[in-house]
Amino acid sequence: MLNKINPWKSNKKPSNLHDRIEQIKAESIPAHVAIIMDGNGRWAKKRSLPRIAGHHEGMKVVRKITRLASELGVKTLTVYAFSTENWKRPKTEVDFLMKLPEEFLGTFLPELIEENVRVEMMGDKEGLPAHTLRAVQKAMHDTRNNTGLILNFALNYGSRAEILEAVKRFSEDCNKGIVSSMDLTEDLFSSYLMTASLQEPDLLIRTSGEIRLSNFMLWQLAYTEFWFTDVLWPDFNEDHFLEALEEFQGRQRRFGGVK
Ligand code: V07
Repeated sequence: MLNKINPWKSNKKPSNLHDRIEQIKAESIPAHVAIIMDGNGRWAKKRSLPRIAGHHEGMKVVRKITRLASELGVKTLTVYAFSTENWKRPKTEVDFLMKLPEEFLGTFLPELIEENVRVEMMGDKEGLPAHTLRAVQKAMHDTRNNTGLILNFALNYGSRAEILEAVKRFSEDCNKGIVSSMDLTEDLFSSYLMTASLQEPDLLIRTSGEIRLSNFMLWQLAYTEFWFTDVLWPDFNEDHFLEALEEFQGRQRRFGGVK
């Protein structure tokens, strides 16, 4: 009978944001959440705006979700900001996208430092414009000792290229006699990936109704729970993120008995 009035014991979801956050925090939080932030162009098109307007709006959502993930106690938030395929887009769009890290950090870095967030990046640094890389590296440097949320940007990232790079570096270490191919295990191979220092994602979110991985963290997502939504990334908000986490916790509960 207590269950009816005790929100902690009932199955009823609280409707306000604060209570939902408290209830989620009381259960298992996914340590690592990865997000494919899709639908920015489509969001703009629906409003007869240029695609870059969608990207800009999408950037504000990264801030919002970073704040919430940090408050919830998520350990790592990986966001797919730019893929190695994205260079094929029109030059004006690429140029705009490559300025977003500077704009994002120009206004948000002080808050990230204040909130103990550590900025990380995975992807091919070589291929980035110097001004973009400078901004990201400054943020990584200024937050390197922070111990809270790791905000990991996948920037100029492609998973197959990451895996090939790992194979090459492993072969080089074999040739140098540092390791032997006989010793190769999943854990050792993982240590050659760009995510070597991170745990594998527990939850993958992809927005905008596309049900595919698009060359994102292929190795790391082997055991990850997937959550897809039709919501376009610029429309994605705290409610949607909490919905994903609540469903994740529901799945954990169901399998909890036999794990
Ligand atoms: C980008 C906004 C989010 C939606 C997806 C595409 C557009 C934040 C960053 C960023 C990257 C590195 C960094 C700080 C911020 C970003 C790009 C695109 C290229 F250190 N949003 N965002 N970078 N979009």
